[in-house]
Order: sequence, then structure tokens, then C-alpha cells
Amino acid sequence: GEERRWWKEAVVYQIYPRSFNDSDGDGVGDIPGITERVDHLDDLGVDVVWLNPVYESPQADNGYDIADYRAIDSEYGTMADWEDLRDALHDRDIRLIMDLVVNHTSDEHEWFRNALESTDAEYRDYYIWREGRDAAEADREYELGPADEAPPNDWESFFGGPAWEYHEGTGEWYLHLFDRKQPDLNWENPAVRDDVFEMMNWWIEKSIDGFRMDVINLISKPDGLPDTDPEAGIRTIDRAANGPRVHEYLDEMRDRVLDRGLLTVGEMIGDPLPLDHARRYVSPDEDGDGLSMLFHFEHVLIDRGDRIWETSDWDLTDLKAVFDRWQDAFAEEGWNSLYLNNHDQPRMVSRFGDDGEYRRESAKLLGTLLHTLRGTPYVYQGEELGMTNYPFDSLDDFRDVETLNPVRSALDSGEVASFGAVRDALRANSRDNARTPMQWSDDEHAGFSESEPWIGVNPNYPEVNAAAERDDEGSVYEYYRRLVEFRGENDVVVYGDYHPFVQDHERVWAYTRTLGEKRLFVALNFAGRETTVEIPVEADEATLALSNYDGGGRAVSELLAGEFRLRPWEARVYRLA
Ligand code: ISL
Repeated sequence: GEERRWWKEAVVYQIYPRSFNDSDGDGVGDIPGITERVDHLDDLGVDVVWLNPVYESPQADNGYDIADYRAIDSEYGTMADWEDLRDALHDRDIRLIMDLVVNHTSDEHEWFRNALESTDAEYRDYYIWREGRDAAEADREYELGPADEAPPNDWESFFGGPAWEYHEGTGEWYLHLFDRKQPDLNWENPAVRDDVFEMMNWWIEKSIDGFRMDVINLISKPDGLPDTDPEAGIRTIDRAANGPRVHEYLDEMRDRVLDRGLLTVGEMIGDPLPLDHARRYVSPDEDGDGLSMLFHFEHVLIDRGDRIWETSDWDLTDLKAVFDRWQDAFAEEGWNSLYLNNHDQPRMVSRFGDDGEYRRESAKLLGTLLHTLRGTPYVYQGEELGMTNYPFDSLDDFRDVETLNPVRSALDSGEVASFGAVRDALRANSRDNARTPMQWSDDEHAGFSESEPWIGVNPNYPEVNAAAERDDEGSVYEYYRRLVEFRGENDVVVYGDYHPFVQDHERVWAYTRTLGEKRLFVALNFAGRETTVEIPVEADEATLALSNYDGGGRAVSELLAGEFRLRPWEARVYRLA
């Protein structure tokens, strides 16, 4: 049977510390800045905070390049500041989960510095070193390393360019699936696993409530590190994800570190993520890895091309099909996490909603979806205000390596003619959309900082900000508060079965949630125009429980008649009897 767990009933709020709140006026968000704003979280009613990395780091990838797992980066504060934040959250019954980044470290971590000393250095085998290939054997030329050598295989870094870096001092190459400043750890080495598990236990002893596990399905690499096979459609990600020992490593982690009282969410990259692996990651059974839940990428890859400056068309039926499949996958066992944006994704209202005329309505509609599907909702900072994408106008506006590395090299090589040619796609796709400062007020720099922030503030902050939202009954923020409260008061939202209707409809998403006698019906109009739709849901009585339009009550009789009219971006949640 399906067990009840606190983390199934929770709403998680994600904080990107660099962009949340700056307490010391250096333009960069920090931990005391978060502590100053804890009442915002308490007022919203969230149960858990997921803190993006705050560990010591040279910040090549905003903290996903960790130099010391047990120290706080001085840019963000001290360990005492972190403890104050933890206590301020716990005092308000808000739990805290930390980001666990153990597929790779920074090249400035002491393990890697030691590894560079010689091929038989103590920590050499903490990383993945190989000899280069004969340049004549490779099917293309590389600008890296000695003239007669090519990298050990043809893998591409997820941030562009080869996934290998040559080290002159020792004459070998190391693997980095992300930036060259993020060397991959060698999990085959039991000493790596010992150190990682010990570090995790160290944090658990500091009373944290769980981990978000960065790209955790990359930790086991395939034997022999085989080349990609473009003709068979096998890319680096397909080679690198869900490797032969990944479940073994996670089972070891479960046995040596984790228990089901913690919230553990594994970030599982892949396109797509195979369901058999997915089930095993989150299965609570003996042969499962026992993670609470996972993040998959299927819905956020829906509009993507192969490169950051490419996009592809999608429609609502595609998006519904992805969610329906995952709702179904964990219907009996396992658990979904529900998100439409995070620090790696553009803002959901710009991407899946309408950030112009119907910004508020569509932000609320998307919130309704996230808070009424089966799974644990994740709110990314600013989502509760309906924050939007940023109008980037030149390459200088960007800070992110995932945008800058590939675009710069494509401009250099002439593959991309000019910034103008990729501007719209980068405006749609760049991770920096999510990383602009949190908009607290209409004060200078949106109340985020006393001085110029590290990345531009969205120019819409005079209208879109927390102070304005809090004073306004019709705001996205007030609606989010109601969503969180509604979930807390109705266990059918958490544990009810999901049943979709009109799956082929191109504008309407409709479903019921059922737990014994309790039934909810949700109808969402994903369009900026009125839509009339017939939905064969049966009920003797329907009462409107939530709506993103005032006084939506007129719809009750329409619902009972089976056909009803939804206004632009209208969202309704009914209680059925
Ligand atoms: O998939 C992405 C965006 O669509 C990638 O940007 C992202 O790198 C990938 O999702 C993995 O993300 C995680 O690991 C990265 C780090 O840069 C991301 O911020 C993190 O969430 C490397 O640690």
C-alpha cells in the first residue's frame, strides 16, 4: 500500500541564494539575506526550503563547482550564518534540504589539486583520467591538448566543447561532463564513496532534513567509456546517464546514510529518462533505491532544440501526455515532484503561460496545475509573484556558462553569424532568466540590494514585486497562499488518484482527483481566449473551491450539464459530490 509521508504532503520552496536577498550590499545575495526574509516563506505557508549550493566555491557554475563541502562560501556568509538560517526556519516549522553535488567537484577542491601532482598522487583516482587517443584515429580535429593527441573519447560537455581537458603536468586527460572547472568524480573508487557518505552524514548531524541530489544519475560511467553513436541516435547524455552501477551506488548510500524520514530528490537528467530506471530510483521496496522522488526533464525539453539557440514547437497535448505518463508511472508506487521552473529553466509564466496581458491569470493557472496534480510541488523563488523572463539585449547581459560557452564559440567559428541571430532563442531558453534578482519592492534594485546586483534586475520590478503583491487580493502571491493552504487542508490533493479527461483537446487540461468519497475536479484553459468544452465528468453536486477569476460560481450548473465555458487562462477547482 501507499504509505503516508510528510514529504508527500509538503510544498517545497527553492532558494537560489545568489539572487534572493543581499544583506551586505555587495550586489550578491547571501545567507543572512535569506534569514531576513524568512517571514515571507512563513507567510506563504511553505513546508520546506531547498537551498541551492552555498558551499565554498570559485563560482564557475554559481556554486555547482564545490571546493569544500563542509565550508560556506565567504560570499554567502559563515557556518554560523547558515546555522542561524536553519534555526530560523526550524522555529517556523520549515524544514531545510541542501543541494548535494557529488557527480563532480571544483578543480579547486583539495582532492583535485592533489590529483594534479602526479599520476600516482594519493587522490589521483578520485577523478577519471585517461590517456589521449592518437589524433589520426579521431574523426575530427581538436584544439585541445598536444597536436598528435585527441581526447580519450568523443563525449561533449553539457556546456559545449569536448568533455575532456588535457593536463600538461601529468600528460593525461580528465573527464568533465560540465565545465572544465567541474571534474567528474570517480565513483568506482570506494574511497570516493566513503568520503561522500561521511560528508552527507556530517550534514545530517547538523539537523538538515534532506538532500536535492544534483545530476545523481550520472555518477556511474559505462565500462570503457564508449564513443557516442550519432547514427544510432546515441549522444553523450545517453552514454553517461543511468550507468551500470548507479543503483548499486544509490543502494549503498541508502544503507549507509539515508532513511525514509528525509526528503531526498534526485535530479535525473536524460531525454527521455527510462521508466524502469525511474521506478527503481524511487521505489520504497527492498530492490528499490529508496529516494523520495526525482526530477525528470521531459516537460522542460519539450520546446528545446539540440543547441541553446534552437527551439522546437510544442502544443498542449504534448505537455499533457508527458504529465499523464508520469502521473501514471507512480500511481501505485513511487512519487512525483512537480515543477515548471527552477534555477536552470526560464520562467514558467513566460514559457507555458502568457507574460503579457494574462500574466496574473496564467501564473495562477500554472500554479493551480502544480498544486493539484499528484506529487510534491516545488515553488521557485519569484514564481509566487509571477516573475517573468528577462529582455536580454546583448551577450554582456548574460552570466551563465551554459549560455556563454557555446554561444561564444559558435560566434568565433562563424556557426552563428551575430548575437541578433540568436537573441530571441536565448531570451526564451537561457538559465539566466531564472537568476535575475528576486523582486521585493519598487525600491532601487527591486529592494534586492543596496548596490548594483551581479546580474540585471528585470525592468518590470515596479509592477511585479512582493510588496505590491502582498497588498493586493487579486495577486498571484495571495492566490499561491490559498493554493498552499488548500493542499494542507485536503488530503485528496496529496493522495488522490489522478484521472485525465479530453486528452486530445488542444487548449483544455481537465482531470479529477479521487480519494475514497472525496473528489476534486480541475479544469484549466491554456489559451488567451474563451473556450467551450464538453467534459464527461459525473457529479450530483459541484462547488467551486478555487478559481483564478473572482466569482466564478456561475460555472457550477454548466459543469453539471457536462459542457462549460472557460474564460481566457481560467482555472477552476471543484469539490464534487
Ligand atoms: O538541463 C539543463 C538546462 O535545461 C542544464 O542546464 C543543467 O545543467 C542540467 O539540468 C543539470 O543541472 C544541474 O547540474 C549542473 C548545474 O549547472 C545546474 O545548475 C544543476 O541544477 C552541474 O552541476
